[in-house]
Amino acid sequence: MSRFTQRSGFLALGAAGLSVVAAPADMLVGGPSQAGHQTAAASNAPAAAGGLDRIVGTVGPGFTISVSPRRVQPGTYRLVVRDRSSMHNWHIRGSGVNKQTGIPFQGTRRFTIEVDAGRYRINCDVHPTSMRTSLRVAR
Ligand SMILES: [Cu+2]
Repeated sequence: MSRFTQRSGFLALGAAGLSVVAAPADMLVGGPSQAGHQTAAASNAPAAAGGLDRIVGTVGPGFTISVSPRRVQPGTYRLVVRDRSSMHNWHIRGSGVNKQTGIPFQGTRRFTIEVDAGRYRINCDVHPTSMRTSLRVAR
C-alpha cells in the first residue's frame, strides 16, 4: 500500500512538469533518454504527462482483457491498468517485468516498466487460459 502511495506521489510530480527531477538515476543512464530531454520527443508515440509513453491495460467488467498498443519498441513506459472487475485481474509477465492488480481490486493502478525485445504475456490469474493477450516488444 505504501508503494502505491509513492507511485502516486511520483505521478503528481510528473504532472507538474518535474519529471526530470524525479526520474530515477538508472533511467537517465540506461533508458531511452526520454526523461533527460525536455525539448525533443525521443519516440514516435505520444508522450504522456511525466515524459513516458503509455501502455494501457484493461480488464473487465466482462471476461475481456486487453492491452493497447499491442506492439511497442523496447524502452521505459508508464503502464496504466484499468481494472473494472472484482473477479478478474490484469497480470503482465516477461523479461524483467511482473506486475499485476489484485483480483478483488477495482480501479486504476499505475506502474513504470522497462521492456526488452520479446513477448510479454498478459492474463487474468483466475481465468488464465480464456482471458489472455500479449504485448509484443520489437524495434
Ligand atoms: Cu478472470
